[in-house]
Amino acid sequence: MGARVIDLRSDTVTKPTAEMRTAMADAEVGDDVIGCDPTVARLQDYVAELLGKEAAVFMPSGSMTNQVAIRIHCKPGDEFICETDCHIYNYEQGAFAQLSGVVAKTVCGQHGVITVAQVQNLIRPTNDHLVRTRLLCLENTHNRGGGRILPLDGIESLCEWARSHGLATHLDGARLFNAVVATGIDAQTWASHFDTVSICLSKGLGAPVGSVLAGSREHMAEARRHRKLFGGGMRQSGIIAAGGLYALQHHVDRLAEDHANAKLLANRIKDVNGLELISDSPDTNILFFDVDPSLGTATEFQTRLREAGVLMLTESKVRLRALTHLDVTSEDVEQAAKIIAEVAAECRTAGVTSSV
Ligand code: TLP
Repeated sequence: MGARVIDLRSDTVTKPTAEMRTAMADAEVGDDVIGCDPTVARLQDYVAELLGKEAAVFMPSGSMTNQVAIRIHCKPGDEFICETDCHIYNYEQGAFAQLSGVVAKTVCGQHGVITVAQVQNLIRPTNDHLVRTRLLCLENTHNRGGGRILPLDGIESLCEWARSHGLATHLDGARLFNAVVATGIDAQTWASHFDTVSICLSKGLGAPVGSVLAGSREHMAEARRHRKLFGGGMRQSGIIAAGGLYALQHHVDRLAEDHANAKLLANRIKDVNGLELISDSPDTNILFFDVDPSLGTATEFQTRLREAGVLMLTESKVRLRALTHLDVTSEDVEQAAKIIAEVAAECRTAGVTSSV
């Protein structure tokens, strides 16, 4: 048997555990498009309660929950404010424009964190030439911010500012439970500032599929309509909802292990010549590091890592991303760190040889 591949590309790569598969196999199901899948209903009620909202709707992906939220809050010709590096703006094909005729106003944050001072002059005046500012979207934890936890008081002031100017607020909480576990601040407190909140079940929580959007009963009735419009109505989806429920009931507290593993990996990478961490101590389970050009490009480094059994994603010509998750142990992290150091040494030698 070959050496085990350590997959740090994303926390989306986690596979359902045996217990989760049993829960899925045993799930009672119905037709959720008709509104009668009892397991989906249980998951939706569970999430609504966890987040302190009136209702919730289960969807296939976090991209869909985000886009449905934008569709709820905005009409064609409206604008929303978001941070430049957020997922909604960068990794959803500009779906807000393609699907909803909405434009984005981006604000450059510090590791994903923005302030009221940066947004306060961004609301468009009423004028026939201009789009209408309708919505503020935040992301917590912030993926491209290196898993950064947005400070709660910052969220409070931004959402308070938004509300006082008539804007709706949406939270992309794909990894909200990482923030919950890392801070000890419960999900309801984080969610209380937003009109709608999206959470993902298939990231660190380890379920195979699915995201949930939560908000008021009225907004969620709209969300069901838009989910159908976007092709996300699912029939016996209790099978996958059961995996999500299991994840929420059993895999939240263990996210702390992923955070400890990310810190461990960061500590090891810190000592490798030619690699530079974007943040020395990751808040949660995501870390980014830059590869010095003398070691080659990020893609070359990634290829060598892959050949040695460690998978990561490139973020740019110089930057790589690694995530810790349910299927990665601290031993795996030590092993990955050893391989990273060896590959860096190899690249240095290759660089020196090629420049002789
Ligand atoms: N993130 C994925 C990729 O799309 C980049 C990953 O590997 O990190 N919000 C945030 C903050 C996300 O990180 C993601 C997925 C989504 C939304 C979208 O979720 P899905 O993949 O379910 O559409």
